[in-house]
Amino acid sequence: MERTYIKDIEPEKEITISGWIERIRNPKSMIFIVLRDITGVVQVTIDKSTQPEITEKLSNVIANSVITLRGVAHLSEYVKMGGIEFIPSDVTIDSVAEALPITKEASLDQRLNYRWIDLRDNAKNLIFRVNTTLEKGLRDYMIETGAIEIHTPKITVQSSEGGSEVFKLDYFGQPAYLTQSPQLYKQMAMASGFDKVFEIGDYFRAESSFTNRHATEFIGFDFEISHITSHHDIMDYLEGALRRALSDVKQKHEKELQEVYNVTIDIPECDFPRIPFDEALSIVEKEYGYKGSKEDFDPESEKYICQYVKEKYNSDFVYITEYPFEARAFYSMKCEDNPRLCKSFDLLWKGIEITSGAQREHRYDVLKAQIAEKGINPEVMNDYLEFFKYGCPTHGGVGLGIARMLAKLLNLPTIKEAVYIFRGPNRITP
Ligand code: AMO
Repeated sequence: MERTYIKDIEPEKEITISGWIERIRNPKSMIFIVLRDITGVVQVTIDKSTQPEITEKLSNVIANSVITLRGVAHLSEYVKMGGIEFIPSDVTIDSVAEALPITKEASLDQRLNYRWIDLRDNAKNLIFRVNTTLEKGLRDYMIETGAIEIHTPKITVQSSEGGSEVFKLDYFGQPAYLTQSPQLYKQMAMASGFDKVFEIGDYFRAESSFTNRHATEFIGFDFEISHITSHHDIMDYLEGALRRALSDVKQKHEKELQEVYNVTIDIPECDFPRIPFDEALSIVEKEYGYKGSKEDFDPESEKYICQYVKEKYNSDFVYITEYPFEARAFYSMKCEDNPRLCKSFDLLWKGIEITSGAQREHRYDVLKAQIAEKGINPEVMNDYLEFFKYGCPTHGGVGLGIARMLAKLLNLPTIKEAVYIFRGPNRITP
């Protein structure tokens, strides 16, 4: 059966359309339906006196039911919706809905309980259409610049980020973990001479965090590149990818994003500013009187430095560079001139961290010493350490949380709204 999307309806042609009943009015002599599919809405009009069969079939049908209609659309100056009215000659009732258990005003928690119903409107599917364009833009940029797409294993025997925030598995009697990041295996690709790799995948963190930016399972965009001279090469590459992906989103969705979410996409004209960690702390203290932690950049400091950069450079992006080694993972390369610091960075966007990255330590002996310095059992890291024994170029890369980026892009209050199905400490369904 040939199906026509609502946006493609042409008048005076016999066609078949399928969709959801958004509204149904059933006054005395007529039935009026607003039918929605993924592309738009159309008014359907049924004259009860000339269409008794269709009237009978629709008698028990309420909003949210799914129907398929055969018929002809006519231009009508009385109809607001695109000036078109669809007159069916036949109807099939595909699914009769019950009254919905939630309204649009329900609490976020309730809406997440019924996520499939919550997602049932244009503003919600726009989030995922934008997500599709965003990921495609990142992927296209990577492929066009010669990167190889990889899929690293999600079941591992070591924790990639060195922390205890891992979900443990019983792997046929042997302990294993759900991976926190593709970190170790994207580094392995550098030792395999892949030069540039990327992955968009699912990662897991056993973090009992109840914030608007943490999930226990999230989608990350990661890349790793070889033969770099410093972490600045990585920042340049990421900047290129983000400019490309954001301009694709802007080109494809600008009008709809403005109408539905009242957002515009600003891509900075200047290079994304880069501010060393120590300097960023001083700026925040001097400009806003806020004394952040000396070890790491806290969420409050992130907000202030973004505000500063927006005012000073008109950029929503800012790189914070050269973090204290103490605050970063064991694989970060220390700065030659100051080993307290390392060649790692975060990218902040509109007040929050969306990316972490670093040049990695690729020298076997130094890396082994750093693992020991972090108090990690070297036995567990033996397989990983082997990657660096038989020749490995300088390299580094990043990990970017797609949901964090999307939530900021659409001005959503929490990443729970930006992911298809949220997983958190208190939520493992639907
Ligand atoms: P990091 O742990 O900072 O670095 O993670 C990288 C990015 O992933 C996103 N992210 C999360 N998003 C939602 N919920 C979470 N619990 C969560 N944890 C992290 C954030 C963050 O910036 N291996 C390094 C990356 C690298 O150096 O290449 C890493 O995983 O947007």
